[in-house]
Amino acid sequence: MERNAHEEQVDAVVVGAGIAGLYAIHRLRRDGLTVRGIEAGSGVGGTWYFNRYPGARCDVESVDYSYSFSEELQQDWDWSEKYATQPEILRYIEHVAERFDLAREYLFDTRVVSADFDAGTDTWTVRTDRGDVVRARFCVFATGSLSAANTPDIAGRDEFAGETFHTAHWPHEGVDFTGKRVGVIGTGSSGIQSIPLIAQQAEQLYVFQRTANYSVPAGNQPLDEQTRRQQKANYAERRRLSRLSGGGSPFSPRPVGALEVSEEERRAAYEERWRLGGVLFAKTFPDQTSDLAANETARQFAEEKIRELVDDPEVAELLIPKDHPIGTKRIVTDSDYFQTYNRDNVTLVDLRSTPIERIDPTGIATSARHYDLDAIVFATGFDALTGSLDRIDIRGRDGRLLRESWSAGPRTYLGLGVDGFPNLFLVTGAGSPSVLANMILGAEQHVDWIADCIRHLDEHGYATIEPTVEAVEDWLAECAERASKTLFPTANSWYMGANIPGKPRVFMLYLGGFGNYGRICTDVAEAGYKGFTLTAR
Ligand code: N01
Repeated sequence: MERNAHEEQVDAVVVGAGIAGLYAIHRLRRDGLTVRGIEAGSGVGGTWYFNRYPGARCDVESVDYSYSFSEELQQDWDWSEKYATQPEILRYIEHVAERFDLAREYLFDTRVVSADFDAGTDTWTVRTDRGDVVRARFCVFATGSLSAANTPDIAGRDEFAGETFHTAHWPHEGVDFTGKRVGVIGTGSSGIQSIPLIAQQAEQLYVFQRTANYSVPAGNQPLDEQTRRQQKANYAERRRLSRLSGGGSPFSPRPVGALEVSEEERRAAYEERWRLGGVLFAKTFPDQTSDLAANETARQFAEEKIRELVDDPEVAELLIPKDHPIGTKRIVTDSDYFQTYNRDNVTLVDLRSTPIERIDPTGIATSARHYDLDAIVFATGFDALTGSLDRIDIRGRDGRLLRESWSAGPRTYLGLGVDGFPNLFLVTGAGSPSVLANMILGAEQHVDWIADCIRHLDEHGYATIEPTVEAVEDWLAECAERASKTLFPTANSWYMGANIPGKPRVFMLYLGGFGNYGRICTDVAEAGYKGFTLTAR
């Protein structure tokens, strides 16, 4: 849509109209600040706006994966399923934007291209691809952890004459694969969720798998009125437990290690979590992702399940992950994924033994044969946690570029601030629990902390806040040490930056648990923003 370029001055710029950005607009505006939101998409929703592939669904229960800041909102909204689909989550976000009148603060269809800090005036200047210039005291980057899509540079990629899609940029009108020969590249969450539905439509589906992934059935079910009533009556307690928990939902691991219980008890525990569905399986026992022997018990259980579900033992063998301990990459939450390989029209192509050599106008050639295709779906993931920020020229003190400051890995204090970048805040980014916890509660916790911090600055006459180099170094060391006590660094995961060629290999998240992390952030604030330098106006 045509519009004139904006030139304006506000208190805070919020980049992104996903779950985090919308709440930032709401909270900062409620605190009396003038705000400007900027969003690349044409509407609100962030992740849930862009990722419209068939089968897209949340892997945290709907009742938990929803805003907690408004009691009326959480009592009014009715989720129809245990794990909501993308269209329902997007409707919910649109409802929130309308209910709290948030969209009017946004420039949509607008991408931020640069943000420059001027130390003379303590002001950020944000420029967009539409020629807008917005000056602000504070910059809040709510740009998402998984928003910079990755399309691998496979030889001949752009020569394909058929249709190509990326799961993270799915056409809004949907895609009809009826009668088509389709190739899906990638078997992470996006591939595993979309493959069963594409298989139902396509004449022939080829799944190009480089690395097998662990996946647990969602155990999804419609929510009836009685369940909803019980959940809502218990909401306060549910939220309290979530905020204390490791992962931001009201479920905790058993209090004992996997090897401290009998074989019978262990199996029963795994069976119960498997039935409960989804990622929670990774946290059946507290030592599952820190002790290889404990992990092996969970891995074996999952392996048996895959063998039960897949008819052809050779295909089952290929679908069993062998390169990483279970849970060290995000466990996928699926609906009928493994059973899909029992269909006559689905073929699993093992790229480990027969790698892709090139894409050509008619399909994909591996080292073994050519696959004739009408459509290729890239379910190839994201340049996670840093990718969306790397694509913007963010310059802090002395013109220092953020992506250069982060060339050896993201440097943050608490995942909230960056040394050398005053009054810049990140939401649920690197250095925080981020994707390891419930992203909505995580976003609320960050935004509330940021808003409280800005209020503190204003009430005490401060112009800027910025973490010290020492605080950043200590926090990086803390995150690295926590990671080193677990099995996470042993996996080639996007948590480690391992999915993007040339990206530094560091574990980018805080593994100490959502509850602990929240306490640390509160303690830092209560100690007068310990680890930050505050400068007077
Ligand atoms: O991406 P991924 P995703 N040739 O990086 C393959 C969240 N999410 O979009 O492992 C061939 O996990 C790659 O293979 P390999 C969730 O946190 C949540 O699926 O590198 N294959 C892998 O199989 C998730 O973890 C939900 O060997 C190539 C796949 O592409 C995160 O988003 C739903 C390749 C990428 O998997 C990312 O998931 C969806 C190449 N050159 C996403 N390059 C929920 O359920 C890459 N691959 C809420």
